Amino acid sequence: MKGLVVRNTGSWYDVRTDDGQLLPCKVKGNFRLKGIRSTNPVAVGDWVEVSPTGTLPNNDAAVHRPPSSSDAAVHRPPSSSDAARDPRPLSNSNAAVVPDGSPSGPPAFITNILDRRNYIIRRASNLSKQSHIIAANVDLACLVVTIAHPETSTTFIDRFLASAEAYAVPVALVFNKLDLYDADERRYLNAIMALYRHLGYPCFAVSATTGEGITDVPATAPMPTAATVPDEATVPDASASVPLLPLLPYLCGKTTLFSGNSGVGKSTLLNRLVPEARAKTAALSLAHDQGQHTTTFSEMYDLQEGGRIIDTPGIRGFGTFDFNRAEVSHYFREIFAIGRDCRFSNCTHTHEPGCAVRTALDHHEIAESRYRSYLSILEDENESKYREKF
Ligand SMILES: Nc1nc2c(ncn2[C@@H]2O[C@H](COP(=O)(O)OP(=O)(O)O)[C@@H](O)[C@H]2O)c(=O)[nH]1
Ligand SMILES: [Mg+2]
Ligand SMILES: [Zn+2]
Repeated sequence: MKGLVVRNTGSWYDVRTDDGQLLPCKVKGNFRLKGIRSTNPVAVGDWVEVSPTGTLPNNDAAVHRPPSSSDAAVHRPPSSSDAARDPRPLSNSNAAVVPDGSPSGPPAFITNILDRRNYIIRRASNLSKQSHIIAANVDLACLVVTIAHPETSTTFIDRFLASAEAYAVPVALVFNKLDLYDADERRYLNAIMALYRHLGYPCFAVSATTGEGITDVPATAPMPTAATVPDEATVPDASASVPLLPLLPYLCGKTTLFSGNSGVGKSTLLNRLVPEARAKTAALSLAHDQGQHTTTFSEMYDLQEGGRIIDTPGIRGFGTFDFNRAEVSHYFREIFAIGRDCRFSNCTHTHEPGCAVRTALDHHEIAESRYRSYLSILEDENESKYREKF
């Protein structure tokens, strides 16, 4: 039987099978990625083959699923048949259920992972050699950021974008908390959105609290003047004058990973996009109170309008991979493009004569904030012993 992994807590995976059942599974077999030591062989977003008739090894018999997983049936798309409403999988339907709702019968097993289109991985912890696969088969990574309350640094944004370039995962920037910004912050918001839109990254301005910008076009703020543009970069007005679009229609039909610093409003936004998620978030905090182990937790939600959102509480970014010094500029679109004109093909754009990138910087054709972010990643290389990518 084939299915989609929609939730991962520790060594348990919830798989939504082709027939709409939600099956709690463990992993059987060795699915190591080549050359990577991963804490989780299977990830949310993976298409897998499951064997519902698997038997549980004795030493695992005492493992129960966390209580919050008992309401996992909310994953169902609204069109699911009545039969699918039973949160417990058919194969386990006669298994004993312990008082916390955990199935105690033999679990199903994931026996094969179908080819991944892509996957997003991060180091399990700083300085760790192990990696954690955050999600697989992602169409879009949404980086939720805020201009203030709290401020997301441009370095953080640029590092995220560079990692996404390296993984070839498209990124959209979602500027949240639009309702909180004063006139100055709005001007800064417009300038920074103009910068990233010019680089080709779709930008959205929303308020998860009021709903502005989610299904409707956000109220337009005044365009920036040169004086308000961050870091003196000349922001081309052609891309800036394209009207902003609402977020939700853009997410329809895509599998989107949500990322961003804590406090920027990811959960609030998720709850607005997927009303079903509200109950889940509450269940999760309950699980936290009970000391549940939720560090390797990812979950996929269905958008009613079509498409899916992968939420990764506790993971604020991705990209803890080793940038090769010579490659860093490949992941900054404009630096890569302009760098083709440097005198030396292996120019690092730091000190070399005939560097087209530094000339462009002098002429304000590259934003200083972008160049600073580029340098900060190069510096990581120099002190790789204490590297912390995000
Ligand atoms: N004013 C305002 N507050 C927001 C908005 N989005 C989130 N918040 C608040 O910001 C805080 C952090 O939100 P949360 O969703 O928990 O952020 P997360 O850590 O990224 O999941 C909460 O107090 C939210 O109520 C917004 O658009 N406007
Ligand atoms: Mg949150
Ligand atoms: Zn150069």
